[in-house]
Amino acid sequence: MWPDDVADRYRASGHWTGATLFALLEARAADAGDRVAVIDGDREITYGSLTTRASRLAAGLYTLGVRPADRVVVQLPNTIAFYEVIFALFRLGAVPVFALPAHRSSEIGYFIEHTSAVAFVTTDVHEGFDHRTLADVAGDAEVIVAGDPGTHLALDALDGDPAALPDGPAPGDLAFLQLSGGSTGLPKLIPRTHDDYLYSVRESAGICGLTAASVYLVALPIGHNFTMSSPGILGVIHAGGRIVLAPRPDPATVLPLIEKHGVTITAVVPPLAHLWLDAVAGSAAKPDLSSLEVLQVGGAKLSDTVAERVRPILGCRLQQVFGMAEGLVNYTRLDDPDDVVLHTQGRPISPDDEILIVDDEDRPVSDDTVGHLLTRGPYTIRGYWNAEEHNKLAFTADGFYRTGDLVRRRPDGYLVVEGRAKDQINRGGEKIAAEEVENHLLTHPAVHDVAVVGVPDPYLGERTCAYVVARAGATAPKLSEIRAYLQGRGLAAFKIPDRVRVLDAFPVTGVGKVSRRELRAALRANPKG
Ligand code: OOB
Repeated sequence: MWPDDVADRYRASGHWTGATLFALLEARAADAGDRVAVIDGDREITYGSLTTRASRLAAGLYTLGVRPADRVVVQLPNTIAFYEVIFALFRLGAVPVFALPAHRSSEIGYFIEHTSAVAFVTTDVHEGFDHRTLADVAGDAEVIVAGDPGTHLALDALDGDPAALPDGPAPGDLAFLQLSGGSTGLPKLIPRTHDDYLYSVRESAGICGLTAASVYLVALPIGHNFTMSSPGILGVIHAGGRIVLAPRPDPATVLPLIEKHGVTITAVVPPLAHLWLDAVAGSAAKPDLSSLEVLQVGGAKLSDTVAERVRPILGCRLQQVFGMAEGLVNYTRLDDPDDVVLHTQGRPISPDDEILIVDDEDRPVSDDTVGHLLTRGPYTIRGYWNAEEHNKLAFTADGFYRTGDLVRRRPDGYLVVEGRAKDQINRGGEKIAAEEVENHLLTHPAVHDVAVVGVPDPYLGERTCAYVVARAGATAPKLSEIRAYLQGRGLAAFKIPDRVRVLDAFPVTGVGKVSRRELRAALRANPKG
């Protein structure tokens, strides 16, 4: 992962403290065991009970055959079971792979196969979808279900004596695999270690002002890096605060939870901020949101107009968060002036986050000039998991991660995101790799060629459009057919194009054959073309 001399430096400077994620929870069980850690509807669990349950579940998984370093794909909605499972895996030193509830057979099958996962932990029915049907793509992996297990193993039945467990993982070991938004055909996996992740969690908790009195609402999917660690649920556990789970992020669900539980901080993507603001501004009986101190917004670019409405309407501070599951996270600070909070995406967590902004030839550009953001640091990966070829493109020879983001650094060190150079669509914070969707569409019998691009959208920032060229003699599929087709192939709904446009042929730029990449860029630059 990191070269030895660099790792030594991060240890010597106290960034990497040699702790593990399970030890983080155990420490809270030791000093605040009776305190409520998580509230989920009418269920709640204390730090002590969570630690005990996770240990016993670890022993149950061990008896089942799950061993340290084994991969386990975890797809759970915002429920207490998520915590039980991930801390059990952390205790065991097994490696969770964080899938999203929206993922379907295409993604889940790939994660299980690509990581040779020994188990797949999912739920029964969520948002109208029976997740147990995903067992069809689980191969030899054990299918473990939270809730009604059907013909599979019940999560609740897994239990054992922790005394039988082997020693836990080392702080430098792989802790879990996060998903990359991706820009290529298949999602890449992001290997994070206990040491590196905990550093970002501790610093984030400090930057975001978390204390034992903090109440954090999980509105976004629980396994996303933003909700996990920026400062997220792990930051709250570090501070000994309380976590409230929202089953869905809509205002009708979330606003009463903020009022009822005295939520102090929560994290959203820009379209949700927009939705919440409209709901509060438009409601006759205003919910009491006086407990809310900080609204974090990140995952996609927040518009100035939405940013400016946060304090007047919600009565709380805005914090912009520009992060990535690969590592680097930037925050506006809670005491920054309005100019910074409203118009920048923050500055890095760490003095040892190295930021390079370069032109197309990798030459550094000066402040206030837009360029490609490259970064290296104590919690930014040096390579994707088992992706040697791709890593040569995604990282420089000296270990900088090419984020694919176009940014400008202000003289005060704050970053402003100006765009993106990667072939990814950011649909309101949900990342879609153009090539992944194209590869699915290219298998359609009536499709000769296809280019998937993002088109600007006032609400989501971007939506997806598939430009299709039909096969000779065939009629191009309509949007409804494309939807049904991709759904049938088991693709997550958020990746399914919002629009389809049929072209006789793709525009040719430059000389000769047009690469798909150039084509996407041309269509993006001229969506009417
Ligand atoms: C977060 O993580 P990912 O891995 O889903 O996506 C990372 C990408 C960034 O490279 C950038 O393209 C975009 O999402 N992004 C933003 C942004 N925050 C993320 N673009 C503009 N403005 C922002 N504030 O999205 C993520 C991870 C941790 C914390 C917050 C977000």
